[in-house]
Formats: sequence, C-alpha cells, structure tokens
Amino acid sequence: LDSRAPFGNKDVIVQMFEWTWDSVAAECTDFLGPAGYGFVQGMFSTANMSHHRAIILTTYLVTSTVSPPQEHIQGDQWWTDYQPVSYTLTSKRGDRTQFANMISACHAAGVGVIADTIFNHMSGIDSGTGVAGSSFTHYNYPGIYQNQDFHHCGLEPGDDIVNYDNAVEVQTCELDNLADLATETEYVRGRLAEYANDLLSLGVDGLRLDAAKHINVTDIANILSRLDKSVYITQEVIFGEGEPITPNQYTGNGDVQEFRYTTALKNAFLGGGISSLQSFDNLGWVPGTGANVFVTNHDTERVSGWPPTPCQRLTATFRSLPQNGNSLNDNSPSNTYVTAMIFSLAHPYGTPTILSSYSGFTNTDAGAPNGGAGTCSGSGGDNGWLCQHRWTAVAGMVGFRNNVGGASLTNWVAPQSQQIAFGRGSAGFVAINNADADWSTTFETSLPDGSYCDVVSGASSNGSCTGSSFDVSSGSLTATVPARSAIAVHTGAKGSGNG
Ligand code: AAO
Repeated sequence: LDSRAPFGNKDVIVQMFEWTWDSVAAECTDFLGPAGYGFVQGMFSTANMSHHRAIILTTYLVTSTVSPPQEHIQGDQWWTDYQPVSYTLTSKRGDRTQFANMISACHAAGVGVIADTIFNHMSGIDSGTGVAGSSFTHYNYPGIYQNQDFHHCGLEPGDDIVNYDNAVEVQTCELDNLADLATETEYVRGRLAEYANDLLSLGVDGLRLDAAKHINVTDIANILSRLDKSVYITQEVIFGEGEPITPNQYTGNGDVQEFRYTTALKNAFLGGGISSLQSFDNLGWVPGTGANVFVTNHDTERVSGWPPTPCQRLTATFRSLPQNGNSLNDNSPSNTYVTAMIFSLAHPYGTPTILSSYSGFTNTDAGAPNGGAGTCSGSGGDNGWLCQHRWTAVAGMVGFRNNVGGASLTNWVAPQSQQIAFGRGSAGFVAINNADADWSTTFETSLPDGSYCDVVSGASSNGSCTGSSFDVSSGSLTATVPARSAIAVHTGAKGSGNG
C-alpha cells in the first residue's frame, strides 16, 4: 500500500490552468497520456472517508487539475472563475458535455482529472448575470442560496478578512468580499456535497479545495463524508507565520498544499543554496505523505513585483523577499524555474504538481490567450501558452519519478551550497548544478552498471539517447553537469550516445 501518492507511484499532477475542456481532452490524448502523466494501477489512502481504507484504481497514472468548472461571473480576467454564481457546469472553458467528454478522453489516455472546487464562497461583485445566464445579487443566488446561507461576521468594516491572527475572522468574514458560505449549516453542507457528487458522477477523480483555510476543518470533513465515492483531495491552506489556522490541522481531510516548500525552493535557488533541500522532514511541515507541493501555482507565479530588475536581483532584499506567496516562475533568472522543477520531480517529499500556464502573467489580471484553447508545439508552447508539462526536462523527469516510485533518497552529496546530487534507491540518480560554472566529477550511485540516457537533455529512443548519455560502472558515474542545469538518469531510460 502506497499512501504517499494519490495514484500509486504515478503521482505527478499537472495543473492545466485556464485550458478549455476541449483542449485538455486533446492534450490528454496527444501528450499527457503517452508521456506517462497517467495512472496504470495503484492504491491510495482516502484520508477523509473512512480512515485507512484504500481503493484500487485500475486505469490512471497521472492527473490533471483543471480550472473551476461551475458557472461564474462574466469578465475577461482569469479570476472570474473563482466567483461562482451557480453549480451549472458551464464556464469559460466549456459546458457540461464538453467537461464530461474531457474526462472520458483523459481516462482513455490513462490520465485522471482533478477539479478545482470552490466550497468557501460565491461571488464578490454585487449583482449580475453569470456566464450561463443565471442572475444573482451578492447574497441571493436564486434556487441555491439566500442571505441566511452566508456568514455576516460583523467583525470588520465590510465584513472583509483583515486580521489573519483571528481564526474566527478568517473563517467567518469574507475573503476579498467573496460571499462566505455558512458551511456549518446542514443546508450548505448538503448543497456543496450535491455539487461535488455531480462532478464525481461525471468521473472526476479528485478535488482541489480552494481557500480551504477559510473553511473550518470539521465542515470540510463533514462535506467530504457525504461524497458518493472516495477521491483524491488536496486542500489549499497557505501557511502564514504566526497564524492560528495551519496546514497541519487539515491533514485528516486529505493532502494539504505546503506553500513553505514553494518559498523554500525559491529562496534556495535564488541564492540561499540548494544544499539546504535534502530533507523536509523535521521542519514542522505537513508530512511528505500528505503534502501536495509545487514550484509555483497560478497565484504565486503572478504575484506583483515580477520580474525583478537586474539591480534588484543583486540585492539581499530581493533574495529574502517577503515570503509573500510568491515563487519562481517562467521569468526567473538562470534557468532556476527549470532546475527547481527537476528537483521537485526528483525529490521524494510530497506529491508534485507542475503548473502549465501562459505567458504575460506579469499583467496579473490577463485571461488565457487564444480564447482559452491550449496549444503546444513539440516540446514547447504555442499561441502564448507555455506548456511547461512538455518541456524536455519536465517530461523527462515525470518518467524519472514514475520509474523510481517510492524509492528512498540515497547517495546525497553537496560539495558546495549550490550543487547537489542524489539517488532514488537503485532506480535513478540526479545531479543539479545551480552554480555558474560547470561541475565535473565522478558520482557514487546505487545504479546497476549500464548506459543511461540523460532525461534532462533528451530521451531514450530505440536504445539510443536523443540527448546526453552516461555510463555507470561499479556504481560510478562520471559527468560534467553544465552550469545552471542538471543531469538525471534512471533505469527506465537506458541507451547509449547518439554520437
Ligand atoms: C477578485 C479581485 C478582488 C475582488 C474580488 C471580489 O481581485 O479585488 O475583491 O475579486 O470581487 C482569485 C484571485 C483574486 C480574485 C478572486 C475572485 O486571486 O484576486 O479576487 O479569485 O475572483 C488568501 C487565501 C487563498 C487565496 C489567496 C488569493 O487564503 O485561499 O488569498 N487563494 C485562492 C485561489 C485564488 C482565488 C481564491 C482563493 C478565491 O488560489 O486564485 O482568488 O477563490 C497570506 C495569507 C493567505 C492569503 C494571502 C493572500 O499569505 O496567509 O491565506 O491567501 O495572504 O491574501 C507569505 C506568508 C503568507 C501570506 C503570503 C501572501 O507566504 O507566509 O501568510 O505570503 O502574502
């Protein structure tokens, strides 16, 4: 029983941020399934349901998190999606039929689907009509919720959350004016479970619980106890220094997103030193078996202040930027975004999510390009999409992770603060060089002797490597790890040089 990963050993999640349902369906078929972003067979623990129960899944190996599927307010900004006005499955990304077709296509390709689910609130704007035609006012969503179904905390002007040091305020006042559902009531709990069960009836394999910090942990447990089947749960609970509501309080409900990991990677790769990243076990964080981790998500990649100017990059202030939820992103210097993703996919801590998003996020409001239809080309993006999930190093490391499974971390070396190497049992080995000069050395590994393809620079194809290759002899692997880059080999990608 592997309770570590949502879907056995094949646990990589890709967040297809703002992709339409039709385009996700095509990408499942064209790339995500074939690349091993999929799930074949495995077990996962269903934390919130009955404890210690496990289910055998027979099909999916990797999962994709999609944007919220319910009806939302109108507007061009990406964040309109996070203002529900009804549970009709019509959004900017498609309708119910398209949503269902996407799930079928992804399942056929061996990829599970996680839906972004908003239990905390409805809309923040005063009144309007949603994208499926539903009229609403701030506390009246006809046929669904009325005034009495919302919190009116009375603790702050406008009932908005100001003080995160007050747990009652965080959970009964409004996040950014968003009408805050009274999740302690029987009616609201039942209605949210009805919505979630509708998603599950269409085949959804997991739920990301948006703004979970703003919902009492017992309310979430109650709602989840009403679900018709056990699915993967990941909860967004952003750690805040000194705050009374912590990620660790939510582990009984399922996985919890560990934002301290995101911050730690940013700080380490931008100057603090990656040699600090050997273990996350004794830091008081969510245990690796219950953590969902990422180099960046849709919020942290677009925190204002990016990209830093060259001068800012040199300053100590920049390196220790307030841990304000920000992260590495596509604009980060010196290939650190890529090397951090390599690290995240190689290291055993947590269940990793790779964000697949679009450029132009420094305009923090900008909606998806190309009418929301995600397009990639080869190992890159197209039409404004970044397609991080296709990048050679990222896709190669998904194969690495699927191959090493739960093997423990071995053969760790860190000759200086910006150079690390480690193995995963006898199944894989990675070296990451975040320094400005090449790193030439002989590594001691636990790998069987043989010729291996570097999955950072290429892949294994019919016994030869499209990128670099390395020989292992008596466990020794001699390599030059290029500056600000990495090499990674595993027993699932054997091969010799392509000359
Ligand atoms: C939009 C407009 C608003 C308008 C509102 C209503 O922008 O001006 O008032 O509509 O009309 C997204 C967008 C929002 C958007 C919203 C609705 O990001 O801009 O508002 O849709 O359309 C908190 C929550 C967390 C939340 C995060 C944004 O705890 O759950 O704020 N994330 C999710 C989604 C997000 C979405 C929503 C929730 C709403 O992922 O995309 O919003 O559905 C501290 C606290 C955190 C807090 C942050 C930010 O974090 O601890 O709980 O997150 O502040 O306020 C370090 C610190 C840490 C700190 C962090 C960030 O890490 O350790 O404590 O820095 O400062």
